[in-house]
Amino acid sequence: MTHFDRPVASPILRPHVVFVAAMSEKRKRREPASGREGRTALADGALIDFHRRPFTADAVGALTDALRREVPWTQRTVTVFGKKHLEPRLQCYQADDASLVYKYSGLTIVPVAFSPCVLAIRNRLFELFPGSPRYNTCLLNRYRNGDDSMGWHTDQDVARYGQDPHIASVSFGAERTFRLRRIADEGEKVDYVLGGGAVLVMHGTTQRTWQHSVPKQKSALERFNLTFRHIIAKGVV
Ligand SMILES: O=C(O)CCC(=O)C(=O)O
Ligand SMILES: [Mn+2]
Repeated sequence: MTHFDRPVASPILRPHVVFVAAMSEKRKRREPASGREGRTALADGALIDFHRRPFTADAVGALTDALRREVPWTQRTVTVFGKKHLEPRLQCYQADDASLVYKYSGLTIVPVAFSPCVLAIRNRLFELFPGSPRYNTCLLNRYRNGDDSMGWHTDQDVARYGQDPHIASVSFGAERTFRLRRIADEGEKVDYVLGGGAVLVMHGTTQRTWQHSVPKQKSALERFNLTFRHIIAKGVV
């Protein structure tokens, strides 16, 4: 038998094909790593700074109550693939001035003024991390229970935030899993547990090389998340 007339094995039986398929299944099913306190350098140049308890317990209690009372929360309707639906969480967008609009799922969102409690949280971030950018906007999310969630996305928006922005995420109320996954290998995941005043800063290439999400979580209680961002170009629509 020459090498021309050797019978060709069916692709599903070829050992190397089976091996590669099994490997990619395994890659998808890998357990997420647990995020650690302090700085973690992730693959592809992403950087995460995590501080689990930077606020005092009294401050956490007072700020959580104030977020519930002071912020004008709304539930938005978004259109996905031509179908309108309510987002699975409440939101509010606040900024230093009304020209700092935000574009999102085809909507242009005009900010409202900062609530006093949001300004207090921003001031505390500037005290704790004096090298932070001068965050001029904040996107707030209120997860009413474990059915509220946020899907996989990045916050990459070069025109607004520049290349490789710092985004500071502060979470109050109940803890929820905040999951990161590497774009070049979606099986590589890292979980942080965020609530009770935890601060997580995404920087380096994070918005280009990793996505993040807040999955639904059975029996979870109310949680508030604030992401502070620095818009470099005013009036970009
Ligand atoms: O709730 C969170 O921890 C994440 C929020 C988020 O990713 C966003 O507002 O873009
Ligand atoms: Mn985000």
